Amino acid sequence: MSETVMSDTAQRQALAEELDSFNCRIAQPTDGPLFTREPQSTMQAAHWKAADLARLLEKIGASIKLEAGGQRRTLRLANRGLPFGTTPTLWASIQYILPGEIATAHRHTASALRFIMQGRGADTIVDGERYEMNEGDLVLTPAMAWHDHEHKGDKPMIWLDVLDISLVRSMHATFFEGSATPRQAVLDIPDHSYRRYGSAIMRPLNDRNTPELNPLLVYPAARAQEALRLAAALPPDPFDDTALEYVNPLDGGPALPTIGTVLQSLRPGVHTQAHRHTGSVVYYVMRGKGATVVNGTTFEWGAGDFMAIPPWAVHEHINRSDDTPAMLFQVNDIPALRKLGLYREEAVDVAEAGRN
Ligand code: GTQ
Ligand code: FE2
Repeated sequence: MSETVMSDTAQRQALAEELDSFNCRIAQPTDGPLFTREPQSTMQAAHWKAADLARLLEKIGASIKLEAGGQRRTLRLANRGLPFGTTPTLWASIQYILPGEIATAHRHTASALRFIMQGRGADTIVDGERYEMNEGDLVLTPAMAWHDHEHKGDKPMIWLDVLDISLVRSMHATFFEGSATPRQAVLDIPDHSYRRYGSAIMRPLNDRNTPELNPLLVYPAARAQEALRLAAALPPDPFDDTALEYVNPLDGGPALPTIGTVLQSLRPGVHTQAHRHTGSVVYYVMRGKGATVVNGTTFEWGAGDFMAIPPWAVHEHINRSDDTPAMLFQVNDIPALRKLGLYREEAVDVAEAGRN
């Protein structure tokens, strides 16, 4: 028996060199398995604390200059289990911009979003539309949209950037173009897309836009939070409590084709049911105090913290307060997985799983 295996092994190795010269190969005994029964992510669950991030941001603000050419000053949320990026598909960074600074115009195939964490007085121009950025606003930078930012306020400003850089890289579809002019010209109606679609319940009569490209570039905090407040009276979701996805107003699909964005609230004292799903998630805690258990590790979080949840990791959320709801902003790659037919989810009985 073992002789047969040995000779097969020897023959496979002997063939390897010849096959290689024709750009072919056969499986070798040293290869890992072709498939695993379920996802085995190298990404590690991670938690960043607000106080640490604040200190580090101040440090990079004091020691790193913005240079000509449109560099951004960002603190990247890294993962020890990945060669780069925050999750297998997403890059999450915290952008720190000082009064008077301009992050000059460029565009890229990676889709991007900004979620404003702190400060006021900065604006962004996206494909000729200019928006002031205020706390809790979501601004989109769809693939190949020109974008630049300028801070006209008097205190540092901080926002979250999330891009699907690792997804675009894995498909070898990276394009990047810088602009000769630092800032774009602004259209006659600078908030054009918001005036057309911002209500999300009405749209202009005889509108010719089709849903393939979400035309709406900004989702103001007040409108999103009002929607969440209304939804909080509905029966909760067992896994996410109250969670609303930012949508393309033309078809109700995700705001960006590859990236999911979600505003979520956890009722006082709630402890959600555990589940797992394909796709990775980055959480930003806007307010409240609670915990998230990821594959048995408990992250105790407060306002300003970030967390990253690997694909197929079992997770559940707890609001530690008895009287105050918690609010979280969530970014995921689930729209990309759905489009590729790769989205799967299941509830997990944690007590049952623990016994096995
Ligand atoms: O502001 O355009 O954090 O292009 C990473 C890449 C921000 C941006 C990031 C970018 C930007
Ligand atoms: Fe960019």
